[in-house]
Amino acid sequence: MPSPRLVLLVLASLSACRDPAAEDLPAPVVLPAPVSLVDGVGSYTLDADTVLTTSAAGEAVADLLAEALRPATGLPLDVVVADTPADDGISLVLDPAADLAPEGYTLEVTEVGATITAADASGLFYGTQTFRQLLPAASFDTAFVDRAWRVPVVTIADAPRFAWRGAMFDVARHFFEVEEIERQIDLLALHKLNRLHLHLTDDQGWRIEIAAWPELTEVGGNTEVGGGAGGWYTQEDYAEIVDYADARHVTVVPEIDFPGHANAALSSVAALNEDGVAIDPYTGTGVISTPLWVDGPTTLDFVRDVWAEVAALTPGPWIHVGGDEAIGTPTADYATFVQALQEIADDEGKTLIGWDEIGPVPLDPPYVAQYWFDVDNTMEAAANGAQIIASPAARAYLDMRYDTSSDYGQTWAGYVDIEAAYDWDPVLAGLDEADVLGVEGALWTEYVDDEAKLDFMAWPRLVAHAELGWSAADAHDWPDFRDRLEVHGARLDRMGVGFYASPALDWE
Ligand code: TNX
Repeated sequence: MPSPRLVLLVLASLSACRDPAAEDLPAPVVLPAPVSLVDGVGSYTLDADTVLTTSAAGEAVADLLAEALRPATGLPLDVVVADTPADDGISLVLDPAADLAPEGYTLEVTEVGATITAADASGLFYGTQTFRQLLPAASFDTAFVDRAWRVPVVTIADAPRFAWRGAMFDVARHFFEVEEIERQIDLLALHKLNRLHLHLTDDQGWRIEIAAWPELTEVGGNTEVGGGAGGWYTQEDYAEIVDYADARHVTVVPEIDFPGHANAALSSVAALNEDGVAIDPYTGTGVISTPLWVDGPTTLDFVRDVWAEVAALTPGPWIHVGGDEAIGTPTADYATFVQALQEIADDEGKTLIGWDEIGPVPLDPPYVAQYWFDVDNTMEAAANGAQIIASPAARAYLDMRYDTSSDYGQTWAGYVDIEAAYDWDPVLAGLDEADVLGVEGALWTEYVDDEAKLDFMAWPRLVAHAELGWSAADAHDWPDFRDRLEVHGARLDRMGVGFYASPALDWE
């Protein structure tokens, strides 16, 4: 009787014979790194007969996968809704009883097909994002590519490290159109990022329609850094962004930044000013952080009106109230005001998030502090029971220049090259893993005025933040991440993402 080892060897070479090209399929390269990935022998080829089979609950996810793959592959990839998975082709199995972590999935590719299994729709969606990365980079092209579409035999098991994997876009300093934001949402989702924090208001602009205070967009919607036209989202536009994100398992987190950074509000609404006269708009690049008149007779009613409308447009559980750089507001007034903001959040059924300056303010958990600058404030917040989102400027600020060769961007927190964006631990010294809700890269846009610059500053640093948020701590390894990113660059390129191709990396 032959030894089991010999049988395995023979089987392995037989399957290699069935698929003579198997050897030249490169090993799978997945970002963010999955929990486990076991390579097999052979491959599965998608062809004109390949269908996606799923239950009704998985249909939306299957549709998005088929939509993503059709342009480059030119394959029909019909979605078939059935109660039982198929024996071949691509099966998406949503099984609430499966023993899998929230947002987790397994993905198994054999020579006859692929099966993705998850206990929730997010996990199923993330399984499809991984599946996309098993295909050749050309599959990400926006135009048809005539070639074979093989995926390697592989078994993957995966789940995220942190629940919060975010990106912030400052649409206040410069406005970005709905379509531009939706394109970024597609990119976030591909990297398993699941929170889109929109910084909707600042000194230089107000970007969301508030029916009770139309002046906000009439005036503040038409200004931006540099004196350009600005722009704003109607409530319909905003709802469209929220829905688009939701379908891709991204929760939108709106930020209305008070009590500082309020110049656009004060220049729009006369009644918010002590002398009853609207101040001048501000379109400079520097942070002026004009303060709200916190004990003005209309101010809190105004803030309540704004949050009632924004919260009503927010299916997610969080609202971000800002709270940063309130340089013009006395400490005691600041604390009273932030406590009032928490009451408003409570009334709207939402959990408050604020920048780390809220740390010293006594607030009731649950709430969230976003660490960007001050470690002491962050530790105070954590000691008071807040959860922490890690966005340290020196690592997570996407408006910092990459290096001395960058043509634009800030430097106050230093240069943030790809390695700096990647090589840190979101669990800051002094915090426990459970204190940390997750990671968020933040793109301030004083110097980012078009989509090309948005792409360039955000990518690939957000890939690094995605891996920090998703992948296990013990998988953290810069050389390994760098090697995978060198392959991943070709995918971004096919999608038309104008990312920063650092000369320090050896791009494929
Ligand atoms: C600090 S971070 C700010 C922003 C600026 C940014 C520029 C934070 C909470 N406030 O207002 O845009 O620096 O890097």
